[in-house]
Amino acid sequence: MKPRTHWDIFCNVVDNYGDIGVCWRLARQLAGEHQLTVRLWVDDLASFAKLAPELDPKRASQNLNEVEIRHWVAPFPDTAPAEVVIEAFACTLPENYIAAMAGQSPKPLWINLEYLSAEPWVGDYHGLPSPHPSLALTKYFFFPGFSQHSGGLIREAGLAAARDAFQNDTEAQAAWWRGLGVTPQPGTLKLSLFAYPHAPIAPLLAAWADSPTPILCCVPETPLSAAVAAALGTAALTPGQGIRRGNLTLLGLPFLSQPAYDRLLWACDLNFVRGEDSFVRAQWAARPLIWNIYPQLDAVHQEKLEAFLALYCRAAPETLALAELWRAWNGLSAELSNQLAAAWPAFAASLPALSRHARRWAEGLARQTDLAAQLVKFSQKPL
Ligand code: TRH
Repeated sequence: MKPRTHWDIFCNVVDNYGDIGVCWRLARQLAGEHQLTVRLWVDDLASFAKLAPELDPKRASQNLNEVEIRHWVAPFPDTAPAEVVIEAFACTLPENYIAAMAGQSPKPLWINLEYLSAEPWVGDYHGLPSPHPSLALTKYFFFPGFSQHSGGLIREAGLAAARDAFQNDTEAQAAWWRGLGVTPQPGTLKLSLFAYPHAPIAPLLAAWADSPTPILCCVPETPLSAAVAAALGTAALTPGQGIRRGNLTLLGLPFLSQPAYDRLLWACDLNFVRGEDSFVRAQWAARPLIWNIYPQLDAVHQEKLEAFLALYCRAAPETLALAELWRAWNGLSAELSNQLAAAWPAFAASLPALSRHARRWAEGLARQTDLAAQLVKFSQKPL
């Protein structure tokens, strides 16, 4: 079969940065590594520009990293569909675009890229077709995930090599920290902090201030910065600002570009992450992580969190303290949330073992075929 080389990705920025974070990584990888012609339609260029500062949010059309970026506006202009159409996270394609797809021969391959979940049912649904109710079109469900029965995870070629080169290069790391305006003293525990503003930060800040080990906590600017400042009783935590409390130094950072954020994850000993994309990137950093899951109605997120923990902690007794801290951090146990500060010293003591575990986990995951490669393989199958 002739390869399908023209791809359209549609991204609706619901809230936050995860939708565009995932779509942008995928678009870059499909274009850069698989030599595909990729058009990325995004309805909120201002959010996009936060992760990719080279982007001009005022331009309706532009090229960046070999990807054609188009502002997705309503009404949607009449457009010839690509051969592969990725509808990210069930974002609902424009009606006239769907009608144009139905008019094509052969029909485009229509893929709904789903949210990431470690739940076991993912493997049963991954790749399933769903015929359109009225048009001669079929949509296929593509589930990222952690098992070989899923669509895998976004992982660029060379990611592990670039990470290892950086993590093994003391001078490169020192230069990176100097670029942020700090020189962490040897033995400092370096943290990055990205979470939803409702996360129970106050008890952890108290525990870190009392820590026998010096702690440097880097906080990229998001609504959490205000929550941190409030917990410290100060007006704000702004980019470039440093605040001392006991043995804790908080460092406000600007919201970083995606590559710079990756580097921050590689440089820190422990990363607090959230949602979907930073959660995956922290796993690729091969360092311990604490996940603030995106909250959903009816506590659906609780099952998602437990499903991931079941995989991550399997046969790894050193992860017990981590699982408890994750539940507390996500408010899934009121009792534990009240004990966050008390739980910190035991967790901190298990960090060396957790670091070894995080590396083994990343190496295991890297044996899966990555998501972009799986999508390309899927697109090569005859329909
Ligand atoms: O922003 P998020 O909370 O996104 C969420 C999730 O994707 C969630 O599943 C989805 O339902 C919801 O959006 C609508 O967290 P996430 O997924 O980690 O995305 C953040 C992105 O921002 C990620 O690509 C990393 C990037 N980032 C930077 O580029 N620079 C930064 O300084 C920071 C803190 C993040």
